[in-house]
Amino acid sequence: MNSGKPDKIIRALSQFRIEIPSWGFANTGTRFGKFVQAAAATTTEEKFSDAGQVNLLTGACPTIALHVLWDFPNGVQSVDDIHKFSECYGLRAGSINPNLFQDQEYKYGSFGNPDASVRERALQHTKDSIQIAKGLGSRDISLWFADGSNYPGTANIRQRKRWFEESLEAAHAELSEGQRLLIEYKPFEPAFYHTDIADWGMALHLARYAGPQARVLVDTGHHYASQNIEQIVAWLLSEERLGGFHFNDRRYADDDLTLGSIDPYQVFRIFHEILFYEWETGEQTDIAFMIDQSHNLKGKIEAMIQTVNMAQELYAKAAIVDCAELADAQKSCDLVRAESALQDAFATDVRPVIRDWRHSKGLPENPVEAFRKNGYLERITKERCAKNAGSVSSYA
Ligand code: RM4
Ligand code: MN
Ligand code: MN
Repeated sequence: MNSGKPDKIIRALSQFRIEIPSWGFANTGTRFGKFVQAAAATTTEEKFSDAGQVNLLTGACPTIALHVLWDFPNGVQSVDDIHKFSECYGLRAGSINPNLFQDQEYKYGSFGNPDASVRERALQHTKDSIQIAKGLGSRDISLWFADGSNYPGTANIRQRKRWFEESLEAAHAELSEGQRLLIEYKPFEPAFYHTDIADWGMALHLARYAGPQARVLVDTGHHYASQNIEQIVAWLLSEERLGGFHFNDRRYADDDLTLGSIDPYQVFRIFHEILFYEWETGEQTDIAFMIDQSHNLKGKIEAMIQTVNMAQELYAKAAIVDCAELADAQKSCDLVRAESALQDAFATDVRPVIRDWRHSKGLPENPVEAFRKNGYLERITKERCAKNAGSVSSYA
């Protein structure tokens, strides 16, 4: 490895943070049923405890994303509990995710529902979520909508767009200075004909409509196969509306597989676009890196640590792209030299430097192995297995 590269990697690792989702530690499955794991978290406190393990072993995950319906059973009243868990497990509350898809009222949509009282309820829930975020000192409110329709002709698409504009604008008005609304898009599922916020262009339009503190959230699993995600990232950076990511990998649809398990070069290219932007503009970006994965078959904590490892590796690789060389090659249309600038960095084995960095921070050099040996999994398996055994896995 050239001199200078290890320093770049160390600098990159020292600033790299990635948020883990509370829901990633609970039992999940597919639409055919839930798979129950004996060690899965069954309460919000257990989710904090598990996320605390990931942070303890990686040193890169000081915040936990929370889902309002699942983690705040008493709404704003639950904020005190979350403060206690934060203190106890050494994690701060990260993004707050309103839940606008699970209640029966949302069968035909939330902000896009033709019934004004349902739209009002959804807006109120979003406002409450913003209050929760304020109470916790959380900056980001992440909005994902299941809204859409299953059959042609059944929804007034233009009208629903206007309702979304109105509600998002009203939600934005509740933000305090520094808070942000992150708007997520998804092309299909659960709706299979049209989704109200189907792609990044629609999310960008709505973010602009909502106000200056709204941004687009890119969930890497929410694209059609072969879509060029790093181009979307580059455009959103250029428009100064890239708010954050939900990282996961996919092969077919919104598979929520472990980051980089299918296509690590894709994630590398996303990180590269961000770091290239920073190099070119001299500006430090402020983008929330978050994980949104559902590990149905892998052990949940282990899979989360594996994800953080992979994210660190790919970010470190992107940090050693020779940007000056790349810019020069692009300018002279030297295609092979430009492409090689990416390929050389991607092919570099950054793991020895990452191990050194961990060592210098008092972190285990191999966090997955350390987790397997530290006894935490055995302990929680014993504590939780009876509760999980009683968990319902069938839909019928
Ligand atoms: C969606 C989307 C959201 C997540 C829900 C549970 O597909 O990715 O971010 O909150 O799933
Ligand atoms: Mn997501
Ligand atoms: Mn998703």
